[in-house]
Amino acid sequence: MMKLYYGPGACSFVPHAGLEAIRAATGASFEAQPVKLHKGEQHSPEYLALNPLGLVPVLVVDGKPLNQIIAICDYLDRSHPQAGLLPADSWRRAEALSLFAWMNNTVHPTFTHIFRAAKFAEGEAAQAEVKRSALAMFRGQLERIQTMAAKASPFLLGDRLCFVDAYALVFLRWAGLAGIDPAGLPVYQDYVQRLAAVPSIAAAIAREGIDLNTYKKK
Ligand SMILES: N[C@@H](CCC(=O)N[C@@H](CS)C(=O)NCC(=O)O)C(=O)O
Repeated sequence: MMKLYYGPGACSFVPHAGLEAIRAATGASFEAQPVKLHKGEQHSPEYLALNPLGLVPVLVVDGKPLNQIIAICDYLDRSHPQAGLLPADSWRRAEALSLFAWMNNTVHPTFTHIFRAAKFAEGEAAQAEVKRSALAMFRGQLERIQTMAAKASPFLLGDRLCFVDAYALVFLRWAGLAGIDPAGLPVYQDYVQRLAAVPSIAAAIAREGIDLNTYKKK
């Protein structure tokens, strides 16, 4: 049995959507356990025993915990290749992982600098500067994803849903939280709206109880 610990709206949406796609393709079920990040549940002794880093996601398989999105998703794909969440061809798989790695090690931490600037600098002025420069970088990264979304048919890698699509959806939600109007990224927004209609993505959105549009006009 697989059990995913996730934070609603967090990066853990990526394996969550993957698990829903696997359920749809193979019937394999999983348990989904929400972790209230705003209440600090990720720092409880029970959770730290699963992931000493105090972060979501964690996937527990037969009692053994695994952390890090890319490792979790690689496991999900290799254990359920029928779902086709990563390409089978070695080169195309490596290209998918290249994009996935950029999202996980570059785009994601850029947003963390906006959302949790206090982790990176002391004092209001320094934190405002961290936020300002990270926001500019994040905008550029979203533009790059929009360029890819312009060629999506209908997914970033072609006709199969991949983990990178779920990550792209998460980033556009985060953009709204960072005060970036998604209407300024119309091609990206259309692509995410199409994604949200895919049954496995819709199921993960519904379980997490999240809204696609997080942007509030000032
Ligand atoms: N590199 C990690 C990143 C995980 C991560 O940053 N998780 C965030 C949510 S998006 C988290 O749990 N934050 C809680 C906290 O910082 O206390 C992975 O790939 O799993």
